[in-house]
Amino acid sequence: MAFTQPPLPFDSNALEPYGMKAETFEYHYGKHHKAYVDNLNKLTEGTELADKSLEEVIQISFKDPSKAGIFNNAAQVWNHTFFWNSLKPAGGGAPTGDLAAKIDRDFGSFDKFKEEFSNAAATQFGSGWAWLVDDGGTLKVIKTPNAENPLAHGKKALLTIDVWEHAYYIDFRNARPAFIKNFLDQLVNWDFVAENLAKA
Ligand code: MN3
Repeated sequence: MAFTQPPLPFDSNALEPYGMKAETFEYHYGKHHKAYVDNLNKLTEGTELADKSLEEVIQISFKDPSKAGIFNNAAQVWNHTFFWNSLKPAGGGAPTGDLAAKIDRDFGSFDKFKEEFSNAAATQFGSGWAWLVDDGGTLKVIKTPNAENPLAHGKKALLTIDVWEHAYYIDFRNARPAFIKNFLDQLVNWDFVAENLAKA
């Protein structure tokens, strides 16, 4: 069974009032994300990995240096789907409930979390991702290069931001910090984060 690209969870123009143009999604979802799916299918066709879940392919290929190309494409398929779900129109602001309590417990305050997350996203040198993760019951912020993700490292992803230049160049040109601030202020889908936290 071939790997598929899930639909965007919102219309491509739904985030225009919140700083991200439809053109961003035409390229980032329609070309970059799609290319990772197409490449993954080409690289796994006729192999034992073709029938595994995407998560299994990521974990198997991460441990095998001869499968680096498969890992990069599989992880980028997963990372982008996770990123689209991390966004919503009129999102951002502060979380509530158990999630808010755990952020306060593990970072000291929501402002401290935002500072740590922004700093990780801004200082990831070159291409990569910043994440809020659940690491054995403790919430942490991590950053990963290129396609690497928490799944490869046995951590549960809760939230991500793509800081590859293609993620922000149409809307923010070279201003990665402005993209990060806009993400936190207007786009974070805290309901998605809470759902991930609640999963076993
Ligand atoms: Mn990307």
